[in-house]
Amino acid sequence: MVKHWDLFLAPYKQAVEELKVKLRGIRAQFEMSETHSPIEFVTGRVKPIASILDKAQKKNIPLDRLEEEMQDIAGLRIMCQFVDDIKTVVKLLRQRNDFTIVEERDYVTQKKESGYRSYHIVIRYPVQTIHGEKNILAEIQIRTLAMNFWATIEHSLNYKYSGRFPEDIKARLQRAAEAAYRLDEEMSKIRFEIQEAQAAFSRKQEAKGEG
Ligand code: 0O2
Repeated sequence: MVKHWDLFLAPYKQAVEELKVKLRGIRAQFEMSETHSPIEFVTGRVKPIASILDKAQKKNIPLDRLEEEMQDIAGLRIMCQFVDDIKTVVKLLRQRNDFTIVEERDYVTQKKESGYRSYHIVIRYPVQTIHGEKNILAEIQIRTLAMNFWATIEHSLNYKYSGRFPEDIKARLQRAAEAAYRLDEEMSKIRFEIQEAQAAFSRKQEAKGEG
């Protein structure tokens, strides 16, 4: 059984590793051109087997249909400083020819009921294997640092309460989501000042040989 899962997950692991390198490469290119990078950092993970089984049960996905129906077994996350950076990243991803976009879900302008915000792009990514090319689905979530902070906290609480939040916690989480949204708005308003300060800081680090 373990062997079966290892085989099944191998192309997903490869895709996550490759996509982390590629997406981090975008940041590196912006840094080299000394322009603001719309990408702050990138993370990636393969969904743990227990979560795959849980989600399959919740969404009634037969295990022999996982490849076609579970879109986030391979998951990448791109964190941005500003809300506008999300649009820039989406445009960059749409231009690429190393994968095709299958679906986009905009929870930035249309937040989920929980208060969750993020932009989701589902891609079909070709993995090269010794048996030929294998196309797998992967989900890229693009969000600001504030959206990520909220989602990370809410995700841990969700785990603790198995999705059944007490009313007071639910209300607090919704208020926290609004606060995160306002934080993003405020940061956008002083974006120019922040970027100038960051550029000056990196110039100083470079001059000191720490860049
Ligand atoms: P994990 O642990 O992050 O891998 P559904 O599962 O029905 O909500 P669907 O159709 O799979 O949705 O796609 P969706 O909503 O585009 O993406 C699901 C993923 O988005 C989740 O994966 C989370 O990563 C994230 N997400 C969606 N809604 C919320 C939310 O309200 N709070 C938080 N913290 N994250 C959310 P998984 O499978 O839930 O889990």
